[in-house]
Amino acid sequence: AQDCQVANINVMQNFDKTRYAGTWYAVGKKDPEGLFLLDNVVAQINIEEDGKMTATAQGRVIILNNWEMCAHMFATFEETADPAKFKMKYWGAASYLQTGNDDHWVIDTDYDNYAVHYSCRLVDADGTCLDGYSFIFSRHSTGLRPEDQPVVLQKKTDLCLLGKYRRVAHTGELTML
Ligand code: AZE
Repeated sequence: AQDCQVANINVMQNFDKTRYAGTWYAVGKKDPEGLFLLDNVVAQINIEEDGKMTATAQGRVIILNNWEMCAHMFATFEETADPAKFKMKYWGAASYLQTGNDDHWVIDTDYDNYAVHYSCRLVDADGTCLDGYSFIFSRHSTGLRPEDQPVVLQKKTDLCLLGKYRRVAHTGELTML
C-alpha cells in the first residue's frame, strides 16, 4: 500500500507466532512522539503453555533530564482476526517506566534473520499515521545480513517510513535478558 493508509498496510501472511518466538535485537527504529527506547534494545518473545504470546524487552532510556537507565519491560499480546496483528499491553519493571496498549504488527519476517515491526498509535483524519513507531529486528546483534537489506528497505518504503529510521547500537552495556 503506497497510499500510506494505515488500514491498507500489508502484514505478514500466515504468521506463525511459534517461529517468531526467541530473541530479537532491534537494529533499526523509527521513534514515536515522547519518551522511547534509545539503544541496546533486545526483545524476547515467548509462547506460554496456553499458547499465548508474551514478551520481555530491555533498552536504554533517558528519563527526567538525563537520568540514563535500563528499562526492563513486560508485555502480553492479545490476538486479533489477523494472526500478524496483535494488541500489546506493556509495563515496566519500575513504576516510572512507560505503560501502554499499542498495536504490534508483524509486517514481514523470515523468522530466522529479520523481522519488520510496526505500530501506529494515532491514525490521522486522512487515514495516515500521525504518531507511531517501528522496529527492524534481527536475530543477530551485529545487524541485518546483506541479503535481507533490500527486503527490509522495500518494507520501510511500503510503510511510508523510508528515511525515518535510526540505527540502534548494541554496545553490550545492558545484559538483563
Ligand atoms: C517491543 C516488543 C517487545 C515487548 C515490548 C516492546 C516495546 C517497549 C516499549 C518500551 C518503552 C519504554 C519507555 C520507558 C521510559 C515493541 C520492543 C514491551 C515501547 C519509553
